[in-house]
Amino acid sequence: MNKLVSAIGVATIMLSGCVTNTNKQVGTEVRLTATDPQATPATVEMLNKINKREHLMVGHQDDLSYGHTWNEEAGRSDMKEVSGYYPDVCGWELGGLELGELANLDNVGFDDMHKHMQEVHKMGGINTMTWHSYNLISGNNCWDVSQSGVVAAVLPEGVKHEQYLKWLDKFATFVTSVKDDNGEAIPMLFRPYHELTGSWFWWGADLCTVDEYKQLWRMTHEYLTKEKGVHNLLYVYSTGDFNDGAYYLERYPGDDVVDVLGFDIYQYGENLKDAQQRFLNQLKLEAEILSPIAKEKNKPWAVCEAGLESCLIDDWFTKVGEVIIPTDARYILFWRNAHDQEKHFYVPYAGHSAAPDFKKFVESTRVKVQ
Ligand code: BMA
Repeated sequence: MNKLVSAIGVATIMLSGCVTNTNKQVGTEVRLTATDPQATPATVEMLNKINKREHLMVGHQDDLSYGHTWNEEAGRSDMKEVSGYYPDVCGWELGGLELGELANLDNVGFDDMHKHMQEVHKMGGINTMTWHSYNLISGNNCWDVSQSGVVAAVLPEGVKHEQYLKWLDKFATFVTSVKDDNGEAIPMLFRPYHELTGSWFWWGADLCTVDEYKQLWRMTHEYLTKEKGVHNLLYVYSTGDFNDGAYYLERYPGDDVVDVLGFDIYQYGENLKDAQQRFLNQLKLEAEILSPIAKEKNKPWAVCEAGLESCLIDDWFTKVGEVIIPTDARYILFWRNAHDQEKHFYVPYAGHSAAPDFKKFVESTRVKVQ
């Protein structure tokens, strides 16, 4: 444990028992309030459900929409076929919506997504969204980082501000259109501008200043909640890798605009066993840094994206479980199983050699730990 982590640990002990002004103490339970003061009751309920942590929830990106070698087949789910459980958390990607496309950048039709979001909600699951919106200066996708200045351009003084607000209008229309049987907008997690500590998206660390990043976030929160009447979202701040709390928080836009904390983390590298050890060490380190920060802020935290492409190690999931289940992480979401790219999958499909381990991992998450 490094010095900063122990310092945060001490601060946490000193602060334990305190609650932020907006959260309410009900009996012994702290009821969290959402950062959107007008968040719907169902949205506040979802925040508290996440915060309660009956067990570590397991998520999968696009799970109901497609899987390894299949696409849009009713009732199917690679996670269910291997583990017996549909995901607790289902991830969705909105990139392309802003251009008026009928399908997102991975070819998931927005109508299908809309229907699946309702299915997830009906099953008691949680929907979470990313939005890899296009680069408004070049017109290329969000991975075009050939020029900085996109963030500056979409901020209030910027040349692309009005156009960006139109994109946010489209986003608002979609997310408020997904309703439950009573006609209420379904609560969802929204994880904008993620992996901000890296520099592979137009909002990445080298592409904007700390202040611009914070302004972008705050503008988005404010516009959606105050101008567009979007009250069914919880906002998730999720970085890429970090090695200390100061770096994690450097671009943090504020307690009043973030509901859930998290990070995205992947295993990379050629020598699989070494890479696995590095990954597990990093996962442990990031959990040890973030857990006390989240506790001090009275906010739940999660591993918002994780994975090893192609599930190359047969005991990978139980090893991840050994690190993450004993922590107070609320969920871990594994990345997508593309139907049209043979090697692009992060949860084993039926018959894959890592399938028994994944099942064992998911079953072990059902055991109540705290
Ligand atoms: C990446 C890959 C891409 C995909 C993108 C957005 O990690 O899965 O194929 O387009 O996420 O979902």
